[in-house]
Amino acid sequence: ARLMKKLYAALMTAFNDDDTLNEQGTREMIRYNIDHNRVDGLYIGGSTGESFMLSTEERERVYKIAFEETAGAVDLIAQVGSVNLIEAKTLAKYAVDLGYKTISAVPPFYYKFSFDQIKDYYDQILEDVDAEMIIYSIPALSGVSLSLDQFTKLFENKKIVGVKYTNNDFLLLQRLRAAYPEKKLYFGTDEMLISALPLGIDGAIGSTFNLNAKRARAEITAFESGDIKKAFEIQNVSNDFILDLIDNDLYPTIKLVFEELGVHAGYSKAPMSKPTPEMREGAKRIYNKYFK
Ligand code: SI3
Repeated sequence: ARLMKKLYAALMTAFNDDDTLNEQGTREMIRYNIDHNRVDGLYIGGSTGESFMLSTEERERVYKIAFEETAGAVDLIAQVGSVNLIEAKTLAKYAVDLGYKTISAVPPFYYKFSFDQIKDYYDQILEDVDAEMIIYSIPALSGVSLSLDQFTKLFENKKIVGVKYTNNDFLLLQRLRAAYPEKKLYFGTDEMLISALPLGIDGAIGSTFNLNAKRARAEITAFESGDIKKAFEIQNVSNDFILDLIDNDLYPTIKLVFEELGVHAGYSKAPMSKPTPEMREGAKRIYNKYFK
């Protein structure tokens, strides 16, 4: 475990009301993360980016926008996973050719692939690229749960340097930490960050840090300086905020709150919801409660 824990926002993708990609809005969210949130890095093309609903070309465009807009100011991780392995390999190559040093991939999903097939998928993605891989473990959405033994087998590929762990199995997280002190473990359930900090995570990657990075950073700093009580107090406020966001429909609401902050974050893409009047009112309430 490293001393300085890193905070990554999972970048959102802005869409126009016709569901085409909104480049300007996406750039504005990147800038807000760099200039205001002062995150250490951005996770590009993950769940928060609504990436599994994008075409290959749109996913590539988002990597390019992020690479250009950040211009080396923060770390970048490109999530390239896809149930279409050819697409995943194409995206990995595209991102690495752009200059990304780290990629990430969700396991192949929907079909019940065997572990050997999953391992082969990671090895194939990495075969043609000179990059590090962070496995994206998110069993609740991907349907793929990896055991400690299976992580051990995946780590046989030396390009696999860590895990983005969006999983609430704290025993497995502790077992991973103990077995692999040198691997990077990034925690992905923002509302449980306080419970992961003592387990020696290397940082956190999440959607809510787009708006809540300062509070999360303060929590990490309090934890690292031994002020556990303060760290809990901060997490309690964050949890009120996160649960309010979730109650109001998470991704569209983060975008609505961004709008209140003057960041033109656009819409989420169908089948996700466009804002209803109630959602707009809810987002205003959240803004007034936590940002004023
Ligand atoms: O973009 C990404 O892939 C993520 O950051 C995933 C991240 O773990 C988020 N998970 C999902 C499914 O959105 C969390 O940040 C999550 O939104 C948050 O903890 C609220 O539940």
